[in-house]
Amino acid sequence: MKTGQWLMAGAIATILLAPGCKPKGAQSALSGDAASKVYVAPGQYDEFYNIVSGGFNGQISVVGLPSGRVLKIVPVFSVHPENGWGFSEESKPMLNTSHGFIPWDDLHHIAISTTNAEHDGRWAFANANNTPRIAKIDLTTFKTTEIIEIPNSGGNHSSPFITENTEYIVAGTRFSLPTGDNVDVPIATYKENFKGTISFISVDQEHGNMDIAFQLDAPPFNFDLARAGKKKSHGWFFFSTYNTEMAHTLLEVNASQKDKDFIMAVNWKKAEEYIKAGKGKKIKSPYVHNVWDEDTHTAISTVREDILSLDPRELKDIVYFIPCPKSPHGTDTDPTGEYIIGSGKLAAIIPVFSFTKMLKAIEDKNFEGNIDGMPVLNYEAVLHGEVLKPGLGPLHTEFDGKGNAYTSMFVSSEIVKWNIETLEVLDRVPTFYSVGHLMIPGGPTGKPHGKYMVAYNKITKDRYLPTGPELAHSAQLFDISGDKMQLLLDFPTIGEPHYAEAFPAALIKDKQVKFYKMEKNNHPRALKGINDARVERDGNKVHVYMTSIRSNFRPDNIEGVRVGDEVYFHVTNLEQDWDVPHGFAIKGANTAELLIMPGETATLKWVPDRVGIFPFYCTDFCSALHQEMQGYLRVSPKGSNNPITFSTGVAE
Ligand code: RUQ
Ligand code: CUA
Repeated sequence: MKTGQWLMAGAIATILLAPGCKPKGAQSALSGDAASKVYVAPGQYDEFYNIVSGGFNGQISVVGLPSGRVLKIVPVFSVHPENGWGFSEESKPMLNTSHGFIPWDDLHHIAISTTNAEHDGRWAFANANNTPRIAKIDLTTFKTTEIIEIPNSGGNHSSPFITENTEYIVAGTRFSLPTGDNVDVPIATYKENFKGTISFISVDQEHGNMDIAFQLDAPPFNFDLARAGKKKSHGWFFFSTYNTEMAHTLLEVNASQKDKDFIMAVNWKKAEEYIKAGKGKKIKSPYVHNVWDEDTHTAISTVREDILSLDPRELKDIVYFIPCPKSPHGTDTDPTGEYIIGSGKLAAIIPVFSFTKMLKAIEDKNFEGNIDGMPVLNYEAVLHGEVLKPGLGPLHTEFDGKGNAYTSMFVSSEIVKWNIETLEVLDRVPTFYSVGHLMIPGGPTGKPHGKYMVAYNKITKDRYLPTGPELAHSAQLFDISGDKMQLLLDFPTIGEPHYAEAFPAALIKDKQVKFYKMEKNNHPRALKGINDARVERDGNKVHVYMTSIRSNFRPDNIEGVRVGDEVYFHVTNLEQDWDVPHGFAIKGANTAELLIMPGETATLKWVPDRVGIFPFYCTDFCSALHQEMQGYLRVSPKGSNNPITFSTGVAE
């Protein structure tokens, strides 16, 4: 109780000290003041960048908080006709996988890079759930600059969670699978032939390049979510598991049999020791790694052949299991790194585990069993305590850095605030409806920024004007600066958000790239000025070297192209000014437009299917003479002898 009172006093002090906040007595008056708390006046900036997953749209959206305004959609795993992502020749390799080019994925979670357990604003990472991959987005350009495929995985859901200095991003497989040479097996041999895998992807601290450092074998459970330890628990990683029944049919029933599943604790520093000592074995597992080169404005895709596999059944002390009621979804570690929270979807309580107690139980060998020789720790020995009667269907927990935790309750559609030390429920608010993830700026880090919380709800029902059978997904913004959570704003979201992270705008606002420097443009087909504009034939390939600058394309009249030629428009945007992209589109192209940033070169491939005159034009209203930014391309029959000619508009 003492601690609780002390914390409450702390919260009041914060309110009194915060500029513009009214004292506690004015709480009810404040609740009528929600509009002014989210109002960002014209010309003013939002306080936080919120990087939000798009779920089944395979993109992320960048949202300002507290306004809820959408600032940008960044394509990651899905093609994006709006800017040519996945359609330009340069970006296509980013979507390469061992299955070939894949134009879509399901993106669930965001991880922002951290240093010393605090957001550093260098990169955002995101997972592809369906064809397992992890992407890295550069937060100075808001562009996806790297995608690495995860072999031996299916349903890459417990990903891309991150260690406190961005040493590793993890990827745990939701669906266990047979791996290696023996993959054509009856599904009924699940228990013998299937396994789970946990991949640790290392991040090069200078350039951020990702690499699969090692893959841990795991029992054929479903790995759902994860969190790294931090501060005192740095060096450990925690993964929630369900279907520890190891069922392979009708999981709805068969995977809900046991009262407890597990949080799998992984000592990755121990794994590193084994690797240093030469342990583990290379396993043939081809996967694809795609990197965007900012100087050539081109992605390069390479195939890698094997991964380093560690078997924790042989390599002792890497893996321990913490029993956790019941079918846990989220597992989260608090800002101090001491507490590990399991959110059992079917549990009536929220268990809070103590890292200190976990270490003690390991030391005392306080085990209640083992899985293939890997110890199962004694539940009571590791438990800090249980939050009683929290609500129904706990999914995810975030933290405010003031000793409080906030857990989303999917079934009872509410958020429950509780004290991590005392486990006392302090407040609850309804959400509309069926809340999934919560997001507090900095919430998963060692230093939450607090102030706001966003609930990403799974069901919208009657919150917005109806739009046919599918309704906009819904986020709700809460003020969490006081003792009571206060609903401030509803706003629709793009795609289906799962997780999101937010950080103060000041962290990256002034680091934004405004344009690409022409002198650094090393694209092999870049033009350095309008005089280089030309068209060249090479067999049945026609290369159009084109410039765009307000308000013309050079060349603008092109002849001598034949039906069935492969025409490549290499368009260099010569602008050296912020916010002046030019677009490029040509009639009949069955791809998309290009949206070329200032100083960038991008290529559109087009195979004309008929004889005629094809106009092309700039799609982005770039100047008063934007509508004049156009050209014609003449296509003659196959076999025609018309020579290549072009006009650059200079001589005439
Ligand atoms: S999930 S609603 Cu794909 Cu993170 Cu929990
Ligand atoms: Cu360039 Cu419109």
